[in-house]
Amino acid sequence: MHRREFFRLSALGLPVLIADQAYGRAAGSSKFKLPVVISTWDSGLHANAAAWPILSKGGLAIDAVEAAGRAVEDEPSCCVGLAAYPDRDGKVTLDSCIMDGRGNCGAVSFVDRIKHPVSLARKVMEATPHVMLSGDGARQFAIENGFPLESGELSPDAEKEWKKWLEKSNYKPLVNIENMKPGAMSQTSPYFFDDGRPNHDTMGTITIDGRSKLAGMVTTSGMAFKIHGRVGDSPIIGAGLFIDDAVGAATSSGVGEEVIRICGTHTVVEQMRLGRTPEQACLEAVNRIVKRDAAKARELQVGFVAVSNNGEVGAYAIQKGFTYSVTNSEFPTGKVFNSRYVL
Ligand code: SD4
Repeated sequence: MHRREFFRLSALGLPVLIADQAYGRAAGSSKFKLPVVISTWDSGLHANAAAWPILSKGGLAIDAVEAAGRAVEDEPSCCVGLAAYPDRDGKVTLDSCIMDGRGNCGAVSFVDRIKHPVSLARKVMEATPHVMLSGDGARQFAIENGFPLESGELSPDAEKEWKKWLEKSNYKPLVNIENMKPGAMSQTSPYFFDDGRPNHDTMGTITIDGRSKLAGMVTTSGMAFKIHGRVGDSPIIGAGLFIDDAVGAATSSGVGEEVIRICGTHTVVEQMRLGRTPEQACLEAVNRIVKRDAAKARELQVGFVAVSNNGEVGAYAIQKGFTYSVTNSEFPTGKVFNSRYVL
């Protein structure tokens, strides 16, 4: 932290926690030309590829992030969409939210048999006075609004992995399952499918369009083999996603319970509002999780990625291995960056 920043925060009477000195490495975020789209993990390149044609032609941030979410919901994977892994009862339930930089937001949680929860979240945002619909009510709202009701059957991959999991029924989220390379198989899910496609995880996408307006979305099936009814951070505004045009945007991935406990992405955006860079702000949020229970943090992964409203991007994670993908005119096919980490 610069001396000037230290004094500015002190003068405001705010506790000045120099998080980088507590745990981390030197901070430094990178600035990207606008418009820009950023997604969690290497597989964020796929999401960005769906958003970029909209952004590059002058389209709206909110349309770009919805397209990103729909694209990953269409791809079979362990962790997004109806082909994803089920809960311990063998049911796939999906969580999603969408938000713009003016506080408009919508979310769905614990919804089944709907292929595009991100579009359903957008419908909640645009057509109801509410922010979140859940479970049967979300499904009913979807049907009333013309969303097709899908079969609810497990995909062959999901069925195979669920049956394998049932042999031990041991719920243990794995660190960086999202980016593991072929050959490194887990007990609970393959990192790559047999044909080589990456088995990607929860997708969080944040973007700034050509008018400097921000938007973001998250879509997921949540943690594989969770208790039926469990909802993670992904559909919760201020946990999995938070955006303010006046400041910037943040999204998270990893063990959602830990993110919810600290209102993760709201914390990140508020830290940026106080003058921290996106990377410093993400570090502050990560450090709150680590400081609360360092032994537990060693066993799990949470990563935050953030963008300030002028295109500065930064990330921090608990552990090594969190990545994020950036696409803009300098990187039209996208570029993957490694996040810094504290442990
Ligand atoms: C959840 N945060 O449901 C999600 C899972 C996730 O990468 O992000 N995995 O808790």
